[in-house]
Amino acid sequence: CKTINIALIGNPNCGKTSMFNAASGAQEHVGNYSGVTVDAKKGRFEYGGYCFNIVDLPGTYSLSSYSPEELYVRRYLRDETPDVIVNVVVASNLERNLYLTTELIDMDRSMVIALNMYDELERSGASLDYSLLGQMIGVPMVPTVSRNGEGLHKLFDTIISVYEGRDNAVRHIHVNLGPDVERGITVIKDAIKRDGNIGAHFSPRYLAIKLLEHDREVEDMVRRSPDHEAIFGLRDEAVAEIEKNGHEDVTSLIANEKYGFIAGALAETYTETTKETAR
Ligand code: GDP
Ligand code: MG
Ligand code: K
Repeated sequence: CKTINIALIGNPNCGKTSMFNAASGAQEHVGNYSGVTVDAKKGRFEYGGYCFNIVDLPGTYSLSSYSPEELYVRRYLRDETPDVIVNVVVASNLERNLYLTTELIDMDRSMVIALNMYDELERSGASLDYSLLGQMIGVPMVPTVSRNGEGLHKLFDTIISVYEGRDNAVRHIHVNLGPDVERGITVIKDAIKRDGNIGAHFSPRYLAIKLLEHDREVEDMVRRSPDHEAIFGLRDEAVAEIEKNGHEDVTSLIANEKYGFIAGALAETYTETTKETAR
């Protein structure tokens, strides 16, 4: 059968392993524990006439190079090309969970968002207009409860339609990082594209943002280019300009814009408790 490679990516404890087990029939350890090894678990199953290869990756809050988990997931994304990324998020903690999502969007990879632990969101009385939120970021969202498998059929149907290019919702909308940062990104991105060989499967936008953030591993990737001095020069100029106008370091400015975008999108789509009149 036709094979679709998918990878589960999300914060620690968002229910990735539960989803992996529910989908593949595996019995990997679920719950709060700090593993010593950072690795990926692989499984395989059939659904809807397709064969799925599924990978359960370590939990990570971002795609920088600060922790072994982040590095592992990022190297995986640098070297492998899952057909569709399943970004697993905690439905009732989107403020925090969607940060990683903005980074995956910067990477321009095919993806679907599993709004997991949707049972807890419902229990809390909150409500979420997830189809509007999905439109705002350009990624389809499907509510799931990986502990009991609810929503997984819809999730895999959506993965299939994204894989087959049938889903119009998949037009990622990059968070606008403000005029100075966007100008810097454009200049660096163009230089990266001119080289043509930098960055394996990473998108030029993602690489440009990570260069602005002085990400060591991405700097090492760029250093292999004959144009690296020019690219670092452009980066340094852009950073100086951004920080002069922004009065803050560029990494904080980028994070602020992203969190601001998320807060704005949630203000329009998420209601903490649904007001109910007594009946
Ligand atoms: P991981 O760290 O992302 O792999 O998360 P796990 O799969 O280990 O799950 C973390 C905890 O959340 C476990 O106690 C699970 O039983 C629980 N959990 C996972 N999915 C759900 C869900 O959809 N709803 C609820 N209520 N709990 C869940
Ligand atoms: Mg896990
Ligand atoms: K866990």
